[in-house]
Amino acid sequence: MSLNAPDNTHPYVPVLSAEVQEALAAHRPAVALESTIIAHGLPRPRNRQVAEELEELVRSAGAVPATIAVLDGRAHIGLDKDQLERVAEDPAMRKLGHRDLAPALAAGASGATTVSATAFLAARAGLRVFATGGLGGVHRDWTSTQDESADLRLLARTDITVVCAGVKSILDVPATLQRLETLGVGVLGYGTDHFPGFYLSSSGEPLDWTVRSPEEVVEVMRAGEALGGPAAALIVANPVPQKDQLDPDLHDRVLARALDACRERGIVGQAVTPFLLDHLMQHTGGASLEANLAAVRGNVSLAARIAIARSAAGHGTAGPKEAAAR
Ligand code: PSU
Ligand code: MN
Repeated sequence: MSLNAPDNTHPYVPVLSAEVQEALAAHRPAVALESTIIAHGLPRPRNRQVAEELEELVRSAGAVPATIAVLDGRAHIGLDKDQLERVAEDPAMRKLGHRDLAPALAAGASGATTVSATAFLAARAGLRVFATGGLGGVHRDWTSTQDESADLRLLARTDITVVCAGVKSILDVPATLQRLETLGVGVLGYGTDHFPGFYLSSSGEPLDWTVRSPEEVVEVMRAGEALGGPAAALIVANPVPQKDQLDPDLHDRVLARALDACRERGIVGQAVTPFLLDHLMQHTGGASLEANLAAVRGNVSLAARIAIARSAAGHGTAGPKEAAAR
């Protein structure tokens, strides 16, 4: 994409919605939500309903939703109804990792933010709790493609608590867990001592730490802040309820075919994850989509409860000033 004529007056600072600004100022609970799952991870027109539903889940729990996206060269933290609709429906929405933010702003482009771009913008604004579906990670053919999601490196240097259903099962899960250890990213199993498997309640991989309530998560966040170690995300790995998981045999069968199809068609880079998610949906008769949505809903609700517990403990959002000083 070519850049517009240089504009020395563009401020490039993110635009915070009024309600997100108010929540930050008053240390009230707020939850960051990513937009790539909406624009590139879910089929239309369902994706628009889901975007609204996720915001409503946060609101009804008593917190403020802050969906993040880039629109016409401005990063937005907190979207209104029309903006959310645009993210879901505009076919020109790009997929933006954190390295894409500067070129997108300079070009006046629009795009949905991945976990890496969302976590970066959220933490910078002072938001401390973020919900998504499944993180990106190390792809199965990493040794030949070097495809490791930018999510991991960014989370390794960002103070934010990310609630997710593990990493997408299309990935090499043990390798991703190993990378998270190397990078110093903490992982807590929520009500489980096994790492969740995104569409599946368990990936079969053991975890070292288990928490059982939002208050326990907040306590880990507090302890981390008191220690004052290097910035790093805290992952709260929240399994999809067993009744909502994809049938494990169907999952394994269809995933093997999806990975073959991806290889045969030579799909690489940013297109890999959306392709695999879509292939799974098509070949499970939509069952993978339902499991994905159940996981995301659970994560968003839990993130809201964590944000609320944190406010109740007197640690709302970090506030833009404190965030900048860290
Ligand atoms: N979780 C979902 N669906 C998604 C994603 C997460 O349930 O589509 C997105 C996130 O935005 C994540 C991205 O950052 O997939 C990973 O893409 P990649 O592997 O290209 O880094
Ligand atoms: Mn990738």
